[in-house]
Amino acid sequence: MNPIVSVIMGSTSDLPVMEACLNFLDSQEIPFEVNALSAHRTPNKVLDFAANAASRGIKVIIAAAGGAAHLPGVIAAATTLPVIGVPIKASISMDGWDSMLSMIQMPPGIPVATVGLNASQNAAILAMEILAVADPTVARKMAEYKAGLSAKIVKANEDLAKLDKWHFKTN
Ligand code: RP5
Repeated sequence: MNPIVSVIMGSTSDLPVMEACLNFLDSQEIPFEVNALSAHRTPNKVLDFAANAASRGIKVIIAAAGGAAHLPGVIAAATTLPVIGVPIKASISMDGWDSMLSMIQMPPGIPVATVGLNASQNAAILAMEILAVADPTVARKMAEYKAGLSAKIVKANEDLAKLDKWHFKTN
């Protein structure tokens, strides 16, 4: 099985946050690889990875990092593949803003599609939506997933309708 999504994290200390991403890809049967690479600890390996990812069949890269989170930006600089950044609220973090702004505020020309702080499942969903453009099977899976989300709100409204402790509630 060849991976089509590559998940990179700056350190295994990011893994607890990234589990939601990996679990989602797994549940949706998307072949992925997961590795640790660091833009400051292994800069040459990061550039090698980014330069070769497309020729290995990778379609989307998800890169997570905390602190001064330059990893996704460096990867994006060396590939034409879409790079999704997951800002991590690391132990060294300034409330997460350091990693958030490092990804969102990439200079013009090198975008990193940044999801919310620690929002690694959203990174997996966005990766699938990118894949879905050219892959009808993935598109069907995404449609089913989103139909499941609306079912949750249908149930929420059924539960709310049963609440009768207020005198002026009309529904
Ligand atoms: C970043 O520094 C990593 O992505 C991690 O979020 C943070 C801390 O790394 P460790 O010191 O825990 O390895 O590069």
